[in-house]
Amino acid sequence: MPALSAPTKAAAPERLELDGRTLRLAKRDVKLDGRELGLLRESNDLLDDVSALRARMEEDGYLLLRGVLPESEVLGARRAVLEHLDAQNQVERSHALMDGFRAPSAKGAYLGGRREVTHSPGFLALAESQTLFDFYGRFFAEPAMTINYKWLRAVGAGDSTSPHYDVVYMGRGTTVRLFTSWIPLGDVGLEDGPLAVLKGSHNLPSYQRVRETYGRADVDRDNIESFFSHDPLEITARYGGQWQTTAFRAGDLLLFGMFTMHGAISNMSERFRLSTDLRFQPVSEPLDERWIGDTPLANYGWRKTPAVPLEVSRKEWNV
Ligand SMILES: O=C(O)CCC(=O)C(=O)O
Repeated sequence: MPALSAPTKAAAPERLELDGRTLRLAKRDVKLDGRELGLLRESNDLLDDVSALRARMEEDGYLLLRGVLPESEVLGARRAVLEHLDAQNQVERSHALMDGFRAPSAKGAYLGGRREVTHSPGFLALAESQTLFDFYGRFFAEPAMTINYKWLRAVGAGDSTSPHYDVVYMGRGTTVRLFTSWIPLGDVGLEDGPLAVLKGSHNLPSYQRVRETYGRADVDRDNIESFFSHDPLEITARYGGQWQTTAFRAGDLLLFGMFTMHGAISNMSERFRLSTDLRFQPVSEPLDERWIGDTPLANYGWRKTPAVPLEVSRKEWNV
């Protein structure tokens, strides 16, 4: 497992400080002040101690590992995505392709499940990298598998993701030993709209009812909106925990579980924020069949008809 036990970079891409700057997370401005929003903790120091990594995952609900993925694979995937966007005139070509600037008319694009990109050799070399299988095999203490469907995002101007648990999309197999790998396809600074995690949402007793109601919902069966809220601070004011984010660099890996609430900061830059979120689990665990095979069913019922409004679901769940 060379890349993961000998990280190529351990330092954060920029020295981030809790300087109180304002970022937008979903539909709310939040201050990077250590109260409304703090910084994700790195776990590179635990890379050689798998029990400590598991304990850290239990404690934080996520693992931030810096510089553990081969940069050539990350940049190869970035190139594959940008070539795809460029073929649709979405990339501003007065800059180098790999800089990923958006064309003036470009909108963000969700490219999950678009096999022409997600199963292109350049993208798959990262998404099914031996480095990831080796890491997860060690983390699970048994062989790992990855879900065929690949989530892929080219996030545009002002776009963000509202707080949610992943379990509502993929909770029909194992939910305890299924992990999201969020991977920036290139450097993603704070202005580019990085992921943010709500530490504590997976284990604080105050979230128990949220986990037992919203966390048992299924977007296809229940046709809920899928997000828990559009206001990250409403959640922490009511249930506690802390939102955390960071600036990412190509090669970084962020892992989290199905019950770790997360969202994304708005992209305020002129570049696409390119990232993928992949899923890994032990081969021995039950699968959510919606995501398996060459043409996965995916979330077949969701958004086919108007969803139950968030307020209605939350009232029913009493959360
Ligand atoms: O990248 C994003 O904006 C959202 C990612 C996400 O929801 C996930 O990784 O599960």
